[in-house]
Amino acid sequence: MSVDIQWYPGHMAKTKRELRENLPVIDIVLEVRDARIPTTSHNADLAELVARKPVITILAKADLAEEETTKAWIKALENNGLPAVAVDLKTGWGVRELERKIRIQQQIISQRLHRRGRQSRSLRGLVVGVPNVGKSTLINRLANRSAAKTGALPGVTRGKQWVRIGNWLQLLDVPGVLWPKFEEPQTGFYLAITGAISPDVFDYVRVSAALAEFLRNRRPEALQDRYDLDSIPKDGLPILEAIGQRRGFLLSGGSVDVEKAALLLLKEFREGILGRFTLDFPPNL
Ligand SMILES: Nc1nc2c(ncn2[C@@H]2O[C@H](COP(=O)(O)OP(=O)(O)OP(=O)(O)O)[C@@H](O)[C@H]2O)c(=O)[nH]1
Ligand SMILES: [Mg+2]
Repeated sequence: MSVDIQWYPGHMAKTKRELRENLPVIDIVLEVRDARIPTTSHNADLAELVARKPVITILAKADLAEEETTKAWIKALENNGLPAVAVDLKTGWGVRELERKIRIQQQIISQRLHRRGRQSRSLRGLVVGVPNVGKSTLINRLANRSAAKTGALPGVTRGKQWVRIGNWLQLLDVPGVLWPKFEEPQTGFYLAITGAISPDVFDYVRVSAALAEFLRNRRPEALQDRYDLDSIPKDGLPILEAIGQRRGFLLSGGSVDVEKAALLLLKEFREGILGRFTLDFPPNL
């Protein structure tokens, strides 16, 4: 089952324009990627825009990704000269390490200002990433307070907002940004199942059926154990039907409520209830 998803609403183009305007005052970029899909959640369109700034790559939602693969990702990124750190923003794991990496950049910039006879000032960072990846949660973690609004659906941050972190750092929170066209069908699919795409723009039954097929191929026992299935049908829709049947999701006529099963599978996959999954692998794995 294949899905074709595109999502580039007007507010993303607007955010990109605003980013370009704000760029001159930015010292450093914090690029937040989803640890489950570090390739797919990298926005090449934005990367081009910020190409001349130092970037720290953050793999968020590491609690939902396969641990060994995340380690390999960090190694692969750092081998390419990109400082990178994995974080679990639910618990704060990795955040101190990130702070350490940001402080290194701050020192470099302070020294540069000092050499030019200018006073040092707080570092100005821009936090970018696809929708719902954890940008605002990351800022709140670094600030140790709820300065930026967060939420489970993509599109929670509506406009730009500067957040001050102590006297050494200011971070600019902006709405999540995607790019005008997903060339590969897999891109929209991966972004949809990890929660980066508005549920209004895709057919969740089709996406969930494709997810069921993906799980069947990748780790069938995860499906089998969670939903108590004796055997797993080959195609996505019959898998959703089997899940609905097992859960007793029935419509008034007695047929299975496939929509309810589809929502359940998507929700449980996103919450990590089916286990940790990484969908993009580093080049050396
Ligand atoms: N499991 C897990 N969930 C996380 C993590 N980081 C953030 N979340 C959750 O992901 C959702 C989105 O977080 P936000 O911080 O609002 O994401 P955002 O990137 O600012 O989203 P937009 O403003 O919509 O672009 C929230 O429900 C967070 O609780 C993480 O490391 N692990
Ligand atoms: Mg946000």
